[in-house]
Amino acid sequence: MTPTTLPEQRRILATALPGPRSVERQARRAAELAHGLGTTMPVFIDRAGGGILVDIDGNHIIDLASGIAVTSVGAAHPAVTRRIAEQAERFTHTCFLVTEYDGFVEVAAALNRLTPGDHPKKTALFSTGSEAVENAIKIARTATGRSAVVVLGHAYHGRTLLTMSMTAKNVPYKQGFGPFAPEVYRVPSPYPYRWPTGPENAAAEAFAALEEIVTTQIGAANVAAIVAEPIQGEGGFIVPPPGYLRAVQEFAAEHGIVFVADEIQTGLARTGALFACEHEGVVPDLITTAKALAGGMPLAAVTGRAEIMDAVPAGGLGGTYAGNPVACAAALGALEAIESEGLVARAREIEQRVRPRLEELVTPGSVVGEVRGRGAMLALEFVRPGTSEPAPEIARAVVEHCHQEGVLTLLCGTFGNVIRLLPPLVIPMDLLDEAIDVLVAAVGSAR
Ligand code: PLZ
Repeated sequence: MTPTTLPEQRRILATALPGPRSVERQARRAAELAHGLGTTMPVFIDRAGGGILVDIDGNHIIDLASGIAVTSVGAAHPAVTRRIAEQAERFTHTCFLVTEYDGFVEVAAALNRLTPGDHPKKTALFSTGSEAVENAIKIARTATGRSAVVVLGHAYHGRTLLTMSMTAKNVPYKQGFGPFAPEVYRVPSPYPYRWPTGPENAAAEAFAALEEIVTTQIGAANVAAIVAEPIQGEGGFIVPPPGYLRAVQEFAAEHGIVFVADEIQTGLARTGALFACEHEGVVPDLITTAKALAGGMPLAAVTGRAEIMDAVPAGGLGGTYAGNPVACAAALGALEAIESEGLVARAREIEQRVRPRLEELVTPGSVVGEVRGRGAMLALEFVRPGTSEPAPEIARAVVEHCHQEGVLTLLCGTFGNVIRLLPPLVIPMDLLDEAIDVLVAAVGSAR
C-alpha cells in the first residue's frame, strides 16, 4: 500500500511536541533499545514526504534534516517508491556475489557517467557510507601497495573500526571504542572561521602543514590515500577555502597517492552541483557516495579511475547486501528525480532564498558567528556574543525551540555549536520560508 499522495505540505501543531503518543512510546523504547542509540527529536513518524514529517500525534513537522541528507528527493518520491514496489514484487535479493541483475550495473554506469572527470571509471556498490569509505581505502591500499591514510581534523567518515579511526571527534563517536585502526594520520582542517592566523591564511597554512606532516612524519611514499570531505559535514559544515582541495589533489597526484573525496553528505545535488568537488574544479581519483543516492534505501558506492578500481582481484570486494536490488531500483528512481525535477538548480535556489536571511543574523555581538555552506547545505555557527567561543548551549536551545515549533533542525560541529539545514530539495518554498521564520525567531529569543 504505497501512498500515492504526499502528506499535506503545511506545518500543523496538533499537540505539544513531542505529543502524548510519542511520549508514551519513550518508556517502551527505553526498555527495548540499547541506550547507545541517540535521537535528535523524540517523535515517532507515521508518514513523510515532500518537506513534511507527520508524527503519530498528527503533527506536521517541517523537515530541515532529510534524515541527514538522505531524502533529497523527499521521503516518498513516486519515482523511488514505484520502482521499489516493482522491484520488490519481482525479487528482493539474490546477492550480487551469487547471481547478477541489471539494476546493479545500471547504477554503476550512472555513477561512472555523472561523477567528475571524463577518464574511464568503474564503480563498486555497498550498503552504507562507512562501508564505502572502508572499501575506498582497501582499493587504494591494493592499488598503491602502501598503508597510510591521511585524514583531516573535524573529519567524519563513519562508525566502523577503520572509519571511526578516521573520524576526528572523540565523544560520542570514539570514546571507549579503542584501540583504533593503525596507520591513520591527521592533518589540520583549513577551518576558515577558526584558523588561528585568520581565514585568509587557512588554505596556504593548512596545505603547508599537510605537506610537512606527510613528508616528515609519514613519508609520502607510504601514503595510500588522502581522504577529504569537500565540505565537512558532521564536523560543522566547514567549507574549505578556495584552492585548498586543488592543492591537496595535485600533491596527491605528484606522489602517487590516491585522492578520495568523501561526498557521502555533499553528493548528488545537495550543494548546488551534482558533486561538491565541482565547485573547486577538483577531479578526485575515487569518490564515495551514499545517503541521497537511493532516496532513503541503504546504498553506497565507490567510483573512480578504472585502473585503481580494478586493482583488487576478483572476490576481494563484496558484502551480502552490497548493491541490493531494491536499493538499486530506488537509486535509479532518485537519480531520475534529481534530473527531472532539476534538483541541482533547486539547491541553488534554496541557498539564494535562505542565505540572505541567515546572514542578517550575523551582527556585532550576535550569537551567530558565521553563516556558511553551499546550496541546500547551510549552517549557523553559534558563539558567546562578542567572541568566537563556541556556544553549544545556545545552539541546543535554538534547536529545541525549533522542535517545539514543529521545525526539525539538526546540530553538528566538533564543538556541538552548529545548526545545519539540510531540507529535502523538493520542499515547497513557502514551507521553507516558514521554517526559516521559526528559526530566525528562535535565534532572536536566544540572544
Ligand atoms: N562520510 C561524510 O556524513 C554519515 C552520520 C550519522 P553511514 N553521516 C551521518 C551518525 O551519527 O551515525 C557519513 C558522512 C560522511 C561517511 C558517513 C558514514 O555513512 O551511511 O552512516 O555509514
